[in-house]
Amino acid sequence: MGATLTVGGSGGGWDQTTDLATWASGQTFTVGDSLVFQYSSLHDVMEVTNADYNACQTSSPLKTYNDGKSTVTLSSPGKRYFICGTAGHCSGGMKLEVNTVSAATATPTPSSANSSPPKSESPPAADLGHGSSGSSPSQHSSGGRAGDFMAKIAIGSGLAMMMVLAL
Ligand SMILES: [Cu+2]
Repeated sequence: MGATLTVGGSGGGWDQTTDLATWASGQTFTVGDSLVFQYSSLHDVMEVTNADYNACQTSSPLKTYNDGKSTVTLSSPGKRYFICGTAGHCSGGMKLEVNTVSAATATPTPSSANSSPPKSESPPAADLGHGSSGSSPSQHSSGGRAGDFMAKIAIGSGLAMMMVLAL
């Protein structure tokens, strides 16, 4: 799920009066986001190489858009370069460098993933319910007697131990 970013601001600003560099510096471009260029017929959009961007070279664009409202999906991390192909516009500042960052780096969630391992309390509770419904009172009392017997053995052996120590 990416954001849709209108180049130059919400009103559309692919023109000669918008400070595109300042606009871009205030944005975070993440993989999956889309750029929307809105412009009049005086302009177009050319995606170019870094060298052509720096030189405002319009003779060999990677891609050209001229439909007035062009959407460019930022599908991978890295830098992309856009200029206006109208003579003089790029050199006048109508150019845009976009540095797209990976979506993975924008989601810091290692701590929250470790903090809450899902502890399932319901299976033991369900077993207790089955056990109580199936067992009779006599079974419980016999269990209690067995427990008492074991306790007496434990006490007796404890006394024997004390007597041994006393000797
Ligand atoms: Cu232009």
